[in-house]
Amino acid sequence: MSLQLERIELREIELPLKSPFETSFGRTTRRRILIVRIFNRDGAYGYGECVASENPFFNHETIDTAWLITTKHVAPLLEKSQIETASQVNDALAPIRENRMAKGGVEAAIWDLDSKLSGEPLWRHIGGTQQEIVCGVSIGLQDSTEALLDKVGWEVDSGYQRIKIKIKRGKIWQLAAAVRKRFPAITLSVDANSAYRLDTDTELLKRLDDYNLLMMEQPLMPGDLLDHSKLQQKLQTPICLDESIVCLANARHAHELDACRIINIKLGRVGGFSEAKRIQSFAQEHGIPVWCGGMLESGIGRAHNIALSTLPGFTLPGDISASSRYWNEAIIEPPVTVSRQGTIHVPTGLGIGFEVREDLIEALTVRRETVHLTAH
Ligand code: OSB
Ligand code: MG
Repeated sequence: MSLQLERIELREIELPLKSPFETSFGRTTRRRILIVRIFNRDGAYGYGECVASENPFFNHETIDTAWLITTKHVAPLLEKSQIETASQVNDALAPIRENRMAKGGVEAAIWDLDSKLSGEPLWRHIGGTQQEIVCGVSIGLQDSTEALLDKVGWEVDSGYQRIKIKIKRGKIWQLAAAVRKRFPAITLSVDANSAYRLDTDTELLKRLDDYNLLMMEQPLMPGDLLDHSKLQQKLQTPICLDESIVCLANARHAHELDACRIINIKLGRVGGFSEAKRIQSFAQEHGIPVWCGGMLESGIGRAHNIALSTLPGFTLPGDISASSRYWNEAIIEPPVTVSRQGTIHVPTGLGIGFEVREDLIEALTVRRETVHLTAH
C-alpha cells in the first residue's frame, strides 16, 4: 500500500540558545530551525527536522538552501515516485546530488509517519535494538580555560559518560592538557571541525597523544581522506571522521585508507536513516565503532537521533544530551532527559515517541510554506 503522501509543510522556527556555542568555524547564538511535517491523504503526519545551519560553514548547506531544495526539487520527486514505504525515499531522491540535510529532514519525517502507520516506535521500525543509549556532551570553545574547566566539571557531575571539547588553531593541545590535568579519569575527546592542515600541524597534533583521548574528531578538511590517513599513521589517538563521511562510499574509502578508526554518524549529514543504516552496517562488519553526532537540534531532531542510536554498533556515547542543555523551552513533551548514569531511556510511544508541542511551534514560527504532492 502506498504511503499516499499529500503535502509537505515547512516551518522555520527561531530558538535562542541558552549560551552561545562556538566551534573553530564560528559562533551560534540563535538557531534558525527548519521543521518538516509530511501529511498523508488521511491527515496522518510525521515530523522531521532539517539540521542545516544558518551559514554554510559546517558544510555547503544552509536552512535557506534546504528550504529551496525541498520545495523545488524534493517535493516534485516525491510526487512523481509514489513511494510505498519510508525505505524507498532515499532512492526516490537520489537524482538530487548532495543536499543531504534537505533530503534527510524529509526522509526523517516520512520515517516518523511510516512507523506511526505501522503502529511501532520509530526506533523499532528502523531496526533498533538498544532500549537505553549512552550519552556524552560536546562543549564549545569558551572564553577562558577556567570557564572550560567549570563546564567540564558541571557535565561530569551531571553523569555524562564522555566529554568532547572543541579545539581550534593556536589551541591544539593546551585545552586538552588543561582538562586532562584537572580530570585525570574522564573519557575525553576533541573535535577540530577541520581547523588544521597536515603540512603545518602534524607535529602539534601528535602532542595530543599524551592526553589519553578517546578520539580526535575531524582534524583536517572534509575531502582530505588521504591526508587523514597520513595523519592517522603518525598518531596513537584514533581519528574519528564527521564532516568527511556523507555516504557509505566515504566510509568504505576511509576504512580502506585507514583514515579513521571511529565514525560519527549524523542523520542529516548523510541524508537520512537509509544511508545512516548502510554506514552503520558497514562499520559493524568491519569492527569500526560508531556514535551519533549532533547539530544543536531542537527536540524533534533529538528524538530522531535517539532512534538512530538504538541501532546495533552505536556503542560509543553520542552527542545527544538533555534538551535543557541548549534550550529554555523544549518543543517536545516530555523534554529529553538524561539519567544520572548518562543514559537516555528510549521512549516506547509510536513514531518518534514524544509529543510535539504544536502550539509552541506555531508561536515560534517565522516563516512557513506548504507544497502539495498531489495535483488535485
Ligand atoms: O562537529 O559535532 C560537530 C554542532 C554544530 C555543528 C557541528 C558539530 C556540533 C556539535 C554539537 O559538536 C553537538 C550537539 O548537538 O550537542
Ligand atoms: Mg564534529
